[in-house]
Amino acid sequence: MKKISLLLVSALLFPTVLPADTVVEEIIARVNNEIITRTEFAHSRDQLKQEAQQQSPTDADKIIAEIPTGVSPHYVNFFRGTSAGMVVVQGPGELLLFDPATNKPLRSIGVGKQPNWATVSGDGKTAYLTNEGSNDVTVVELATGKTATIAVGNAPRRIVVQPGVSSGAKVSIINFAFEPPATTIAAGDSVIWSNNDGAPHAVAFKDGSAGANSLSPGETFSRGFEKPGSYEYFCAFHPYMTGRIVRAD
Ligand SMILES: [Cu+2]
Repeated sequence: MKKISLLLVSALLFPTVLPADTVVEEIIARVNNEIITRTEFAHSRDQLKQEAQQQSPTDADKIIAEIPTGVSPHYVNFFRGTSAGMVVVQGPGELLLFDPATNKPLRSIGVGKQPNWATVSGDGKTAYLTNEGSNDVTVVELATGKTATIAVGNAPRRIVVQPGVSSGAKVSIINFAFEPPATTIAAGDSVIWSNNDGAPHAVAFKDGSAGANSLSPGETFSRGFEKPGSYEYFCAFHPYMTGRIVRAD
């Protein structure tokens, strides 16, 4: 993940016409796939230009593409699990989806007033936008553009989605055993192991995938499972302690 530099190009190009209160912000691009590892996105609240800009990864002053948006694009990102880039456009109150391969707009979805920030669900299917002007959160089904609204307090700005842990996806380590020894989960579920014992334990997967080398009493470890299957694990310190996670979908 690279921190990108402030986008000052607009200010340099239009030194005399920018309003005094123009805000140039920086964002940190989320590096999740090939397209984004080769490029970085920057944006500006420059109300004159009305576009999201894509910067060169090697030269912060070189703009690769400009994506037309409505007035006052505020936030841009390309989230894990999604096929389209997203721009939150404050003026018209829209979520603009664009194709990150071609930098062409795909569709605009009306949201609330003065949208500020966006995030997506862990499966990449749902976007959530805060609407600072209408005091609500818009939930967008990205495949269809269908929206729903959740009323919240005054002027919401930032929003994050915390990975959820479904019921039944908890494993307690207690009395030198994994309890329950077998757990069935669905797509998108994480499993959290909690060491509720008096000794350190570990979570080691037979397939060599991510585990916990050592969990002290009171510590937790969680992970998800990208593919359906049966995942056998054991405690590296006490190999007779075994367990299994089954992703059944
Ligand atoms: Cu152990």
